[in-house]
Amino acid sequence: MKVLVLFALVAAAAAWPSFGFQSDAGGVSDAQKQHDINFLLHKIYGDIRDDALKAKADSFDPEADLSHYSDDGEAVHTLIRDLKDDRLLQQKHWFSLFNSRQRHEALMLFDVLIHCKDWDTFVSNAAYFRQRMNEGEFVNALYVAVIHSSLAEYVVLPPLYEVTPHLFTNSEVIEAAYRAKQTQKPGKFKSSFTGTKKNPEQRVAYFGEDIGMNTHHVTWHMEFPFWWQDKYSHHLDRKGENFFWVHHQLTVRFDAERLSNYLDPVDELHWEKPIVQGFAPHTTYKYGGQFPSRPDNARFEDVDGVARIRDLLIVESRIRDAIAHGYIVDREGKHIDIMNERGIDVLGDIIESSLYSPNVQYYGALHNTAHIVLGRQSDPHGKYDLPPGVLEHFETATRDPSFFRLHKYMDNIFKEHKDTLPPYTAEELTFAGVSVDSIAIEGALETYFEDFEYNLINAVDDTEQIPDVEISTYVPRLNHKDFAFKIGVSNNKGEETLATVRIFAWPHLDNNGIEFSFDEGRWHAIELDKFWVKLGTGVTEITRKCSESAVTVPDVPSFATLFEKTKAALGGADSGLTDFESATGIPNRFLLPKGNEKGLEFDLVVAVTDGAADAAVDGLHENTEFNHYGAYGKYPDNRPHGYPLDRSVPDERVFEDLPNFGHIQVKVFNHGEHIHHD
Ligand SMILES: [Cu+2]
Repeated sequence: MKVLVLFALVAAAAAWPSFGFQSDAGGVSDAQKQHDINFLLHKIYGDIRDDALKAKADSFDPEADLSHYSDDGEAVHTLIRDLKDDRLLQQKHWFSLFNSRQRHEALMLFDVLIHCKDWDTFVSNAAYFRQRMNEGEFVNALYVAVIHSSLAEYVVLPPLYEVTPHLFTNSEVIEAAYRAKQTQKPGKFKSSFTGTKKNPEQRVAYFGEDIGMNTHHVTWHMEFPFWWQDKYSHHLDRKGENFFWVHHQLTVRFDAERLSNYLDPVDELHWEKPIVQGFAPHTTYKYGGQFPSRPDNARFEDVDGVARIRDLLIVESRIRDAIAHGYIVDREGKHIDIMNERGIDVLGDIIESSLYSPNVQYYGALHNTAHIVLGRQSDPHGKYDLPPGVLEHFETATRDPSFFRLHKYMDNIFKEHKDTLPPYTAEELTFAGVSVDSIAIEGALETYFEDFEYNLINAVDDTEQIPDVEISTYVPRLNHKDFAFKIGVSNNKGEETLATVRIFAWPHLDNNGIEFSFDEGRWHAIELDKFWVKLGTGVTEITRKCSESAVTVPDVPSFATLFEKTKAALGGADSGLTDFESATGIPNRFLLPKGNEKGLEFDLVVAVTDGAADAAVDGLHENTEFNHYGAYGKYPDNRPHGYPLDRSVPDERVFEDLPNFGHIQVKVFNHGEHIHHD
């Protein structure tokens, strides 16, 4: 779901907008917009390959008519001033969002784009600045603008791994791609995960190095940017809580993958202890050399110009103090109560730290600073002039196992807060008259590996004089077989009722083979799905397909598909791209953890709760595209993320006795199957 779909839902569940036939107030069709974005993001290190866009880039004057901007041209004046003063980062240089000057420049362009009143102004500015600004800054600004601007509501963004392949592919493959281009010989190269089997962490590299996972992570951070300010256009509902939840889910999912591969769960990072796992990224910047490596068991050093380790410890203890007190102290010294279901949102803003944080001065920027400090441990004092580490890009961060240590550390701080809240009572959790009678799985819970191929043409240098040759890479990736949840529900209310169905699973045993208690298990619960249904009176058999999961998204269509479908749509056909308007979600392939040969046991739980009380907007039961991460307007679910498992459960009988709660055990298999395409 693209962010604006929720608005459509609020307005009316009437006709779904259809791509290809719509035009905005300025008369520009969605197909034309898609065409423009395709070409703006294709071959970003060279000239624009579309004549109309190229002409705009050459002749457009951003300051000529300020009536096209909703801020009277304020943002465009600021950016043009820096451009004319030659203050902007050069082209063909690395870009990192964690570099404050570079981020400032990217945001200046975003500020221009988000204030354009019509598509022509939007696209003309994009074309103009693409030719004059650093490519990384441009790509970042354009992606975030397309995600958040109502002008680009139905535009599908191309997969970042085809726009900037260097951030997703190994150096070895990139070198092979350059050779193929040079010798004009088509090539299809195998990508392998970094390292060897001597490194146990390599067993789970398929998770952290998966290009779909990397895309998920960077897209999430574009949908909910830490630097967001509501003055741009709108408020991002529950952004801090979303930050907690998306990373909590990555943390518990990674631990389930580790169990599948006979590895212990991730230990949390400790500022005063060795980092334990090293990492050799085998990844190169397009411009700027190799990503730095880090040996095993490195000890943290202060990073010049960024932070001292003791400052991080101080910030952490202030946050833990706030949790113990049950309140945050804001800039003015006023107390913000966090002993309620919205406390996690404030805490998320503080820990991230987002510009929504009520007191950055006091609580610092733990997450962002930690990313930079970890990323720089290879050259903490800048002696060797190394470029930023993988932790300093959302595209590459999950590749490094220390990413998960860092997030386990923050996850435990969030847990400390959640555990201070009173447990839910049986009365609060009951949905009178409704019971879960049966849960079953149709099909098998079985995963396998397959090869996935994607295009590398944008990795190599090119000019219009030298023709392109087919250059691609293929990489193993996790997928699962088709299955569906079958849930039998009785409604004895005597009338139709709206219900929320929430499905979670946690590993039955820990790494030592000891059964998780309900309270331990619920904190390790993987969210599999959440949806609303209308229950008629009597028994309803709900069938929910795995492909429908609200927490996942399908594969992002390739550049080739986008070009082809856009061409068809310009000719009047339906583009068939509506399912891909948002890439904000876990890749559906990763819905299930890998499991193993014996079958990894999971506790699968289904909670059916009062849909009318839970729903923050109308018509959710008719929505087939509801996405867990919807950002625009109001978040659709009134309940906290993870509800009803988000609070401690000192007495598991509360759940066991609830008629509207069901619990079965399942096994997830992986038989070593690997599907090679052609
Ligand atoms: Cu993140």
